[in-house]
Amino acid sequence: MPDKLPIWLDGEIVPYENATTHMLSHTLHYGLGVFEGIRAYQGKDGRTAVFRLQEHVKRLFDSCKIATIKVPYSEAQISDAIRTLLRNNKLADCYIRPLVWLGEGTIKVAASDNVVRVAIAAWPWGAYLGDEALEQGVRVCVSSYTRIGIRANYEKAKICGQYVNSVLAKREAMANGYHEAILLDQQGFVAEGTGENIFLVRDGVIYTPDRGASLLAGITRESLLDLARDAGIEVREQALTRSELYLADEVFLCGTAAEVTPVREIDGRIVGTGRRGPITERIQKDYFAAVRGENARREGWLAYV
Ligand code: PPE
Repeated sequence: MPDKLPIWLDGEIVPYENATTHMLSHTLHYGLGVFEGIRAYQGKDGRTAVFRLQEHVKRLFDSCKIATIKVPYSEAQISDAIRTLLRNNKLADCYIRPLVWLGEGTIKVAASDNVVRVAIAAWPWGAYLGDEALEQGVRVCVSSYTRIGIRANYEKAKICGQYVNSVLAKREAMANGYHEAILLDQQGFVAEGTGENIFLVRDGVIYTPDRGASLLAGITRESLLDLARDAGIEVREQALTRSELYLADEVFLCGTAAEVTPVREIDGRIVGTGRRGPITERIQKDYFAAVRGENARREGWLAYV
């Protein structure tokens, strides 16, 4: 959980205790709000950089566009706010959570005049699925919940209410002793984890579901596809089935929070040799090098604080 660090709220940095909202905030009732998840890393030279800041801030605004929320700041102002907060809180490796929500006003569905509020929290956050997970891999199940289809879910947006699907799938998986759940889409194809995209490796080729499918086309996913191509590994974006997951040589999850996490078991079936595979290890190594400023070719992904 966040240490009690100051929080950027509606244009100023306030003490942790003051970053509050009224129970009549519209988003609390109806879920129409938007959030992002971003990480910053400290490089060998001691400088801290936010990974793909511009892309995350752009997605925050894209999500708000889909959600018909008018943000009272520009993308540049939000990017500046994130950097300012990290400097103020003297943070190096950390997770950054911007949230845009509808505050007080009317408690009616449309909420046309409710105030739009923006907050940004940041805190040191280790490995999402546990420290061991990055090396040993995690055990996952295919969820009994279905990723909501694109007729009813705005899959390119990180809208708060849409995460009910993820929360229930994650709770079910954990209650059954798994680390994470994989959701299938309405046709039965593999969609994603509750907070991660999914990749598999078979005969040296990397596969991941197409970005047009019912999934958040993550920024980590895009980055890994680029890194795989840089490494000369063939990548294919295509529909994948549950059977293909079971027969994969390697499977891994990726996301800002999850970084690159190997999967060692799916529904009781051992993936490959049951340990982090060589391609997963390579991609993971390249990812951590890029986020820490050790890949000159991908220096453009970093926004120094
Ligand atoms: N799918 C979902 C459903 C998702 O929530 C995320 C991010 C991704 C894919 C990967 O997207 P990207 O971070 O752009 O590579 N999940 C965020 C929230 C996790 C949470 O527990 O909350 C994150 O990783 O920050």
